[in-house]
Amino acid sequence: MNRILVTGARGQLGSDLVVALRQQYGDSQVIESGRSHPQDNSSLYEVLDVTDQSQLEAIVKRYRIDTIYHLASLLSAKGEQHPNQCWEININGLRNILEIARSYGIKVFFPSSIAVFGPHTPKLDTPQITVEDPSTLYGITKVTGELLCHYYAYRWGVDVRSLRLPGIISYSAPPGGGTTDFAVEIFDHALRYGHYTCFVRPETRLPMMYMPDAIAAILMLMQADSTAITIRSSYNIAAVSFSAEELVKEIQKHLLDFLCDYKPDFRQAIADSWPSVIDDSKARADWGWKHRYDLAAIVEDMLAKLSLTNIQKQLDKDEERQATSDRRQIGVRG
Ligand code: AKB
Repeated sequence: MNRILVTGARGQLGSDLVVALRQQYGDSQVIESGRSHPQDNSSLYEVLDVTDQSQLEAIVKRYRIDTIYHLASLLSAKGEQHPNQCWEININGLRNILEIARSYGIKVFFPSSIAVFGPHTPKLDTPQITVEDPSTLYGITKVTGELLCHYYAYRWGVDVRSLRLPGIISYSAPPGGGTTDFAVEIFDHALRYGHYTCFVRPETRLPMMYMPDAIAAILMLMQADSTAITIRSSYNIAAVSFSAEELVKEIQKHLLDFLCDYKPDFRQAIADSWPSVIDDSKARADWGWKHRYDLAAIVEDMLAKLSLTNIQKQLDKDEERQATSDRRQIGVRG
């Protein structure tokens, strides 16, 4: 039986992963959790601070959890602004999850990142095993997290699986404080204002992935036979790599008047320390990973989905305005 807990469930990745997990395993099998109360009062949501071991244990026991997707984390840019919180959540939070996994025989997914790499890592075709000298605190917590996963797998037999995720592009929920956020923000700005000011230079090339591919990769990894999993730290995983300028040009094929200028900030140095193209042959060989979306397909789908979302938002607003005006008229007549 799968009784699943998702931490950080309302973040960029969690918002889509929860939908996919509920489709596969049933609504009631998937418990969302996060640090704050959700606005929708969902009955399958628990307020959880992952640094609080007793709170975590109580939830695991109450729902008889057997699988945890541990997404709660501070990303690279936010981690530089809030280093203590980054350490607390990313390191102590993960250790709590692995401890509970050890005690209760729970299977764990841990998202690592291309941020484990640094200035001395080969930038092209970055191998699975190579130099890891991150220049951000976030990267340091992810390297440490990978080592912890490897340790708990081999020392305590915890079935923990992990991916070094690239920048994830999606439309359901905004990303929260990463360096690759420009590749998501740009779509909304292009549609709303026809203009975007990008915080990295045009030639900045980073590994990226469309959300449906990221979800497919996580599900494939978690469903793979455990004998196929030869890496317990974290798998390199890749889809596409493109520069900020190439992304702009692809968007301009659809929105002819779209303009982008560039004002690099502190995130440029972070982006410069990361690889451009990742070698993910191990994931492809071990459990059959294959991506679907290239740059053209990502841009086409993002623009279509965001346009629909914007139309729906406008319709909702019009409906709300109409309802308010109807209520006022009834009030006046009454
Ligand atoms: C970030 O930019 O911090 C994340 C990541 C690559 O881990 N998207």
